[in-house]
Amino acid sequence: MHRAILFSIIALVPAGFAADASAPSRVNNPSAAERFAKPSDALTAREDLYWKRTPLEVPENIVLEASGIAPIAGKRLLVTTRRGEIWWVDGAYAAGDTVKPKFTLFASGLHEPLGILPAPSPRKGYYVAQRQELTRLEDTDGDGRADVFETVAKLPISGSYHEYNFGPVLAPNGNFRLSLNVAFGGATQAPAPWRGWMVEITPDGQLMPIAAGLRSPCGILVTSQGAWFYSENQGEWVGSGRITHVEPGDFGGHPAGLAWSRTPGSTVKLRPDDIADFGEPMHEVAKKVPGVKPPAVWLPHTVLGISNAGMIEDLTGGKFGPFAGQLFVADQGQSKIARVALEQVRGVWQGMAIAFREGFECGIIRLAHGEDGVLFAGETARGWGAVGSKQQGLERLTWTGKTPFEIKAMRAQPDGFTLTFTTPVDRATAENPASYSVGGFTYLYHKAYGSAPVNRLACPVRKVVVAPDGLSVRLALACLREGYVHEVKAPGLRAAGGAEPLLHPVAFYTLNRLPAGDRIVPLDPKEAELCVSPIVEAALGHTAKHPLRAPGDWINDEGDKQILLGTQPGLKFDQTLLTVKAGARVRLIFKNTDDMLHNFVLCAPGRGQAVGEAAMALGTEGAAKHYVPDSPDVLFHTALTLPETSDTIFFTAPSKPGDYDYVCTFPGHAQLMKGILRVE
Ligand SMILES: [Cu+2]
Repeated sequence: MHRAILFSIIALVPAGFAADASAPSRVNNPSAAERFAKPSDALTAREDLYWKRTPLEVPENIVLEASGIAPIAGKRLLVTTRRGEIWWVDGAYAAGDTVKPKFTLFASGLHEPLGILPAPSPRKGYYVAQRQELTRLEDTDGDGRADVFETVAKLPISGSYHEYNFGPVLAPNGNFRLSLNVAFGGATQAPAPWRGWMVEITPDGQLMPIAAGLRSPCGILVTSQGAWFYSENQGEWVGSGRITHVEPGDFGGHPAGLAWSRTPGSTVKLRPDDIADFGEPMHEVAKKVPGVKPPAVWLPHTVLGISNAGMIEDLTGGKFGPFAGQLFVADQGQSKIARVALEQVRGVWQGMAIAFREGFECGIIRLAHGEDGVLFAGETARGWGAVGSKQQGLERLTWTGKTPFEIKAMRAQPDGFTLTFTTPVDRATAENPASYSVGGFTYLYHKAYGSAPVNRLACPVRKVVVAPDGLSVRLALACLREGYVHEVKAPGLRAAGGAEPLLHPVAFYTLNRLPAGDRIVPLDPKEAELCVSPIVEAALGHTAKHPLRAPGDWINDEGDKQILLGTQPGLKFDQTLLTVKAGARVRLIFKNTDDMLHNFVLCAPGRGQAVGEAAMALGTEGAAKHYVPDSPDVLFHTALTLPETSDTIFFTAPSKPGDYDYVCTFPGHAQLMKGILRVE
């Protein structure tokens, strides 16, 4: 839950920087550890049968931190880099596993451009968002190099490395939209006007603020239906990654930008004082505070990414596969792509999010569909770390023409959901209610960095109806809750006529509104009693492995040995070697002085990383278990401990001498946050 801000520490640190202990805690970078969440080889091998991934070779003298991709007619690409260059790329569509495109410099010296757009006719050239301005570039003499650099609109910056400028995206009215990242930390995160806003700029440079409350809005998109969305990263005030629908006057949740809401031209009525450290689900706050806009779709943290980035709508008309009209959402930290199917219910956008493709070489920040439905992914890991072997790059994803058995979409119903499939389902497994497990949860809206999933509640299956053609299943459920994410797991489903399971068996539907319409089960009058929402995850009580009391045979609470174990920024315990005598009575005080959540889990010798992986596999259920998996390899553990709090446990050291691993099992931490308890 505490993946650092997507665009953190870039300007401060060299390439390849990982979780260096010397980094101040304010710019802590947990992604550097979360990148070790290596995808399953079995899954990526299956995914590759349907969507083939091809890295494009880049000459060694080019650092292609691809930050913007414009497909140009004639199978060419224009690619911006974070180092301020723009390259022509020819040959990116060539057949074969080894593709070596030709790179020709178009422009250089720009200030971290993060997007590029061909000028709409009759204007000429290309629009590029630099940190400090929207710029029009043109090659007027036809030599392949830009020779006009025209400032369209200035965008004030204070100099914080975190003031990214995402876009431009062409609006249906011919204007451009940009989303302006907030600065990092400090007394204000919006030191310059319109930081934390989505703004619209006319071709002659007039700026119109559209919406506030953005934090790190790396993805910005207008759909073919004219609806605007931005993608957001987990962080302070942002419980998990998400996609939010934007209308003029909206407030997306991060209060920094409200500093400018009184400025002439502001469309936003909320003021900084209107936003408190609520600590409630965001959809509940939205009922009380008009203007607060809950997301259309939550992207559960560590499951569908840790730093959601560029988005595109599939407008390939089927050339990229069976998901025409849906969105693809890149993730930087986990180097993967999620898929989102939106619908509008009672005027509110909502929908399903599901895994699509992982196993890329580096973190993806930009996606673009080229000719023939080919998808290009622009990649960079500098400053944050990402899954994969490369620090930057450009990859291609091509549909092989084969269709996997997938949940194509989910639609809300007054009493449940309709799941549609890419190919017909096997009736026997589809009609069995035990094939489905559904539960709801949400995230807290508060000042702290990220949120665990809270208010988890199971949704018992009441009825299943399989369509005659086998292409959809209607599920009636109990305990649906508006505002909540509904997680549907269906690993037992099979495709018709075979044993093929779903390629991705878990989908997440953010149910902002229940639709009107026909029910397939009557309302259960007892449902209100049945579905009492649980209290926010309770503190972890005393158990055999979480011993909060000294055993009765101890003479006093001190035992034989006291250990005070702390934490340090950069995913570290403050000690990596603890020594105790075999069978000693140990009182261990775990004091978390870092600004993120951590725990202490003592494991069997050599089993620390396996326990860390098992914790990761808990998915959204992990938070309720304090990320401690049920495993014989776990000997003793503390609770997941909030910043500036502690948890004390009392245990008897193993009688067998050896080096016992201890790790923090918060997803992604174990690889770095580890030590040895030496039993002598
Ligand atoms: Cu940790």
